[in-house]
Amino acid sequence: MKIAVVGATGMVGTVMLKVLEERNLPVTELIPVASEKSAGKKLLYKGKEYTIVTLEDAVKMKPDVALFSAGGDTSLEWAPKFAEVGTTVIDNSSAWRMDPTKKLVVPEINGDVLTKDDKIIANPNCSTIQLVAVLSPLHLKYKMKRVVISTYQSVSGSGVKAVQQLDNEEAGIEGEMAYPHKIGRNALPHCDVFLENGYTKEEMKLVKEPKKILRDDSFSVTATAVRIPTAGGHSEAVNVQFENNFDLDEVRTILSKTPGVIVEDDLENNLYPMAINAHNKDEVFVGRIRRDESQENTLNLWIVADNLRKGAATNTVQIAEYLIANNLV
Ligand code: 2RA
Repeated sequence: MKIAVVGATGMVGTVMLKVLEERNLPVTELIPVASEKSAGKKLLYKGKEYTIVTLEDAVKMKPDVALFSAGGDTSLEWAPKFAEVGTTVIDNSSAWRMDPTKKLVVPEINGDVLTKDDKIIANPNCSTIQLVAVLSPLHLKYKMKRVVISTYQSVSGSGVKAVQQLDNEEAGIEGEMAYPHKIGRNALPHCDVFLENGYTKEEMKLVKEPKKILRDDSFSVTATAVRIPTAGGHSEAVNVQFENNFDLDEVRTILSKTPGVIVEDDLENNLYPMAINAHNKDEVFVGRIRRDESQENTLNLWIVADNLRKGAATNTVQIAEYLIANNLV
């Protein structure tokens, strides 16, 4: 299997290579792809040296699968060009997610929507993936009516410049600003750009993407996405009202039995999910599971995951694994 990683030198691309090394995809040839600036440089993958190539050169090599994390503009221009030469593209940008002709996939939830004809597949937004990983089994059991989410998102979701801004602030160094304000010891209710309706793009991803993945637009969602100075992952406070009542013990049992989800909920021992513990892990962690006593059939949850792994690179690689395992590539 000839696999290209487009954006191989970026934060997500680097994690993609790490995840590929950890898992057993049958990679016979790796094609690391980056900008002209990085072309020609070398990188190590499974102990072997590979030369970084440009998009122009990579498409001529006709990879079987291309894992993209290079921004929406690059995806819009280049994903179709790779698809034309027979490559199956799995894209991390938001470019294709809400395109009605493209699949938006968390493999353990809706991998079954994939077919051989899907040559451009969208990886959902990181904060969406961890949300639906937990809500999907509960929705199937109790049917969601309304979801209210507040996110607490790591600076790593904004990229290298943002991580550098936080490091600079902590070191007392003046440097380039990724955000309109200081992020150190601060909380910015501002993830991505603001839209006409007063929401941010990030918040509208949380409103729209879960409905496509869960194949159900009967429930409503509202969200507030906040950037905070953590490094290890995104956290979410989730309030979900169901059409039907639930039993808390049954909720815990359902979540404990859900592949890829780990329940951390032992208040006597101060055990609950934390970003620093989720860092570098592929699971989605859920805790603070409790009934909302102010409204019927309503549950409060706290959900944490590493936004660069399950929120991006690992889910992308898992889609590739699903395609290979089901002979769809
Ligand atoms: C963020 N989810 O955290 C977005 C993109 N990675 O900024």
